[in-house]
Amino acid sequence: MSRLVVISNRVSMPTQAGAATAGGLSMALAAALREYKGVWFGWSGRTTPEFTGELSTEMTEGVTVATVDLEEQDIQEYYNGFANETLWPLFHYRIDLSAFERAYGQGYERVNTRFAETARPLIDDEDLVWVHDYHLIPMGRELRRMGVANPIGFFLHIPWPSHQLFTALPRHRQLVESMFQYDLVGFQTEDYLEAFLEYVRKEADGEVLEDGRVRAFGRTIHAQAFPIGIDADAFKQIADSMTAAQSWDRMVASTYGRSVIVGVDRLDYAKGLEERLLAYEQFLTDNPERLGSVEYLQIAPPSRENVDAYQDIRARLDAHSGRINGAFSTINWAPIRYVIRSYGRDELAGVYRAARVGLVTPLRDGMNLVAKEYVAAQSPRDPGVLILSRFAGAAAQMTQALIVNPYSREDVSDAIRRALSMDLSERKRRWEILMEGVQRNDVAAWRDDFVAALRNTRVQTKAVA
Ligand code: GDG
Repeated sequence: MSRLVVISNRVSMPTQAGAATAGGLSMALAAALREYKGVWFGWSGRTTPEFTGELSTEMTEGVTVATVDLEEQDIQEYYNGFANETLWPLFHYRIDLSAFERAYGQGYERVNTRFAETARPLIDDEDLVWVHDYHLIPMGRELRRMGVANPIGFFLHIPWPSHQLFTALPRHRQLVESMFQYDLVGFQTEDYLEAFLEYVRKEADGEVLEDGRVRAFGRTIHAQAFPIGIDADAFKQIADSMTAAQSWDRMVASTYGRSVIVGVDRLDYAKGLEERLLAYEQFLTDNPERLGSVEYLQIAPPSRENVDAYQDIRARLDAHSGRINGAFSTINWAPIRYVIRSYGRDELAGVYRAARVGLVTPLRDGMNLVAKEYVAAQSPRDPGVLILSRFAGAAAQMTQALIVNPYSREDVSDAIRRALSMDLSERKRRWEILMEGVQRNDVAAWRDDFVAALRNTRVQTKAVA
């Protein structure tokens, strides 16, 4: 079996002890590497006065974790700049927040080159190379320039925007051209794949061949949807653990007699937190009989705090939550608990299980793993109800959730009322279907499908040649 070389912006091989705090993506990639062995390369999270390209390596569970330090300017231009102030907002339909700065684009190219140069010696002839996410779109082109002839795949964790929106990016064509240096390009959903193909047809004079491959810029590649999942069985086990049970106990004791609605999101404008608070306010206004018997817990670990838009959204959420609590609270009840910190995965699992409603209403999301974790953590005897935005990639699979338009306060408010009054048999029926999907389309399926398709690109290419 070929080794896997995974390249992503950040690297974090969760140890057993650290698994409690690791996010969904690092758990997924760690699981992929444990299975296939190999190397995980990325930024160390540290800065250095001058880039040296010096690798730090460490072996964990048969996986070589290799990291490199970057300069402060690299972080400003590549990470905070092009990745998080240009591509992230644009790909999440927030063109109003996208900064188009020449220096950001240059920093992005520079870091991709530096990453490729540093990673190059780690790649052996038989390896499969798997590049992740919007930070590293041109990585494949850089690796090819350095003579890497191996199969190289790319997976985009975030949405691919509509054709019109994407063309607002200066030098959009160059970015897409670089994607044609991969053998396989993967998206979260068929919709995002379709948006990419539309661009290729309209802007790059490309075509989709009968066998599904895509031809443009003088090259032919494979492009497919691979919806990411969670390690559902592991998450279910976490939800049954002692720590989760204690966290459940604390939740139940502190909310005794009330129905809990939970949201868990990085503090990010794309997650629709502001709209969600306003929708909840609408719910409180529309349903006065529920006052005192419902509580909305929002856990929102801070994220990308060096980017202005993230400071702005944080200030707005502080203001809304304070205002709503001020308007509706009584001496023994507050409608919102808003917690700006992160919790261990096992504590989160207990919180999910204690919540009658999981409120997942991003304005745009590649997939959204919280929706899947909420389902996996439920008790089969008394499962809660998932409310899910139609604009999360997960909505394409999780059709038994209450699907809402996150921009519509009325829609979300109505869904909350419906979820809170849903009887046990309907809750069970919906949950069983959701859970079956979460288990079937789990992270192992995602990983194996992608790796098999990447390996296959060469088999098929040989056959065609
Ligand atoms: C990107 C795409 C796509 C959150 N708070 C805590 C905590 N989390 C964990 C969740 C979940 C993960 O972080 C978040 O994953 P999401 O998928 O919801 O969102 P993004 O971070 O935006 O991820 C997204 C994903 O990549 C994978 O492809 O689904 O669309 O945007 O696992 O549980 N974890 C812990 N404490 C917290 O307080 N331990």
